[in-house]
Amino acid sequence: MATELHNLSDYDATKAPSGKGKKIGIVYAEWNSEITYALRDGAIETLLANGVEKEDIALASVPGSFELIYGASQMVKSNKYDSVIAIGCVIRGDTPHFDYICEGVTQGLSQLNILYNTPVIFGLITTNNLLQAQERSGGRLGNKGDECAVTALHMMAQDW
Ligand code: DLZ
Repeated sequence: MATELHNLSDYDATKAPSGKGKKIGIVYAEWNSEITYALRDGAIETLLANGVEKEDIALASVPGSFELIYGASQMVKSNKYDSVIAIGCVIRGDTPHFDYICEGVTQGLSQLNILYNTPVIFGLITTNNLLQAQERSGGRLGNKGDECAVTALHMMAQDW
């Protein structure tokens, strides 16, 4: 049976913790920039709407999703941020390259979450085609960037 798809970014803004005073690093990939810029902008908009100051959001771009590992790692190790959001988009092609990049980024970002005390949010979209990516970056299935921002707000609010 087909699964009914809904807007993945539906969330109750009133229940998202305030980000006032929090500092966030966003690292985003230039590859598939139509998608990653929309994800990045969605994340920024949601952070601002929830009390984060514009000057407390630092942006860094990297060439492709694989470089998100290094970019996020540098941000985490700088100890300047309460949370780091990594944004990329990998679209499946004709070769296994997709699998290697997805696996590498997932492992790399996971390691950062284990080894350091800054939550790193996984904003990597992995899709079979461009349409699926568009649907998840401001299209009919919402914006995964919004979700990353809300996730960061929750992770930063927690008294670990
Ligand atoms: C090489 C490559 C390919 C084929 N596809 C993507 C993609 O769909 N999304 C993405 O973000 N990056 C892609 N890249 C680039 C790699 O992430 C990386 O930048 C290069 O392999 C250099 O390390």
